[in-house]
Amino acid sequence: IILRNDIIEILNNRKGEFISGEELSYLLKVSRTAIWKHINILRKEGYEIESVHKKGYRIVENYNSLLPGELIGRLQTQTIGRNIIYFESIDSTNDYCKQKGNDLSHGTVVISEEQLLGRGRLGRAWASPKGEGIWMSIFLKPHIPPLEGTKLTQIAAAAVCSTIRNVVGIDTLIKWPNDIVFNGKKLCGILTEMSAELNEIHYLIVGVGINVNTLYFSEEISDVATSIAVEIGKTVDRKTLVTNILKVFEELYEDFIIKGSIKKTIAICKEFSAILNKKVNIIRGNSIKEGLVIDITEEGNLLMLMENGEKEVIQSGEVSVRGLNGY
Ligand code: BTX
Repeated sequence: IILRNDIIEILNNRKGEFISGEELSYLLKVSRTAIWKHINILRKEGYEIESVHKKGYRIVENYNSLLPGELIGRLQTQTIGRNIIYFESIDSTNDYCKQKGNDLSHGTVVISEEQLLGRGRLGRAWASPKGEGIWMSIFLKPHIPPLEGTKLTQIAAAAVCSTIRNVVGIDTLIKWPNDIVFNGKKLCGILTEMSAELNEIHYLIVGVGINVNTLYFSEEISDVATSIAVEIGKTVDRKTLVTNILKVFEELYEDFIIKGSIKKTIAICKEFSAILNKKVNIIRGNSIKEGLVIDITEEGNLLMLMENGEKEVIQSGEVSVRGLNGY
C-alpha cells in the first residue's frame, strides 16, 4: 500500500506529464515489473492511469474521487487519516470499523463512496448516495473514561462546522449534539459509537456523514435535509473538505487528549450553536420537556432552564432536541 501511495503521489505531483517506468523504479527503489504490477492494482482500485509505449505513465485527474492516494498527499495530519481504507460501496463505514475492531490502528479513517445501510442514531437510516457526500468513520483508541466518549461528537461537530464555514463560506450551525444544519436543514450528521468496559474504552468510532454534492433527496427527507451544493448552487471538491476536517479534528482531539479539556471545541460549539438561548423540546423516549438552552457546559452538556423554573443538565445520551420553530 505504501508503494502504491508513493506512486500516486509522484504521478499527482507531476500531473499532465508522462513518467517512465524506469524513473519510477529508480525513485522508489523497486523493479520496473513491480511498478507495472502496482499500476495495474491501482487501476483496479479505480485510478485512471494512462500508459503510452516509450513514454510511461500519466494520471488522469479524477476530481470526483476520495481515493486514498488522492487524499494522502494533501493531508496535514500526524495520525488521523494516515491510514485510509477506501470502498466504492459498503453497508456502513461504522459497521466496518466495528467488525474489524482492534485490528484497526488508531487514527484509521474508513471512507466509502456510498453506503447501502448507512445508520443514524437509534437505528434510524442515513441516506448515503454514491459519490455525492462524505461518508466516513474515524477509528480511535483514546485513553479516556467511557463517559467522556460523547465529547468526541462535539469535537467532530466543531471540526466539520468550522471547516465548512472556512472552505465553503456558508454560515452552518451546530444543532447539539450531533447535527450540522443550514437554514434549519440537516447538512451533516455524526454518529459516535464505542466498545468499552466500565472504566476502559477499547475503541471509539466517530461516523461523519456530510451531504456535499447531493441535488435531490428522497421524499422522506427532502423537508429536513440539504447539501452544500444545494445551498451554494455549485458542486464542491470533497477532497479539500475531508482533508481540512481531519486536520481540525486532529487539533481539537489532541487538545482534548493532551490537556484533558475541550475548551476550544466548546467555544466553537457555542459560537456556532443553533440552539443556544433558544427554546427547545428535549425528547427522551415518550417524554417531551420544554426549556430554554442557557449554556453548553465545559463537559459538552446542555444547561437548560426548564418550564418549572429549575435548571437541568442534559447529557447527549438518548435525547433528541427539537427547536420549537421547526428543526
Ligand atoms: P440522526 O439519527 O440524528 O439522523 C437520522 C435522521 O436524519 C433520519 O431519520 C432522517 O430523518 C434524516 N436523514 C437521513 N439521511 C439523511 C441525510 N443524508 N441528510 C440529512 N438528513 C438525513 C445522524 O443521525 C447521524 C448520521 C451519521 C452518518 C454517518 S455516515 C458514516 C457513518 N456510517 C454510518 O453508518 N453512519 C455514519
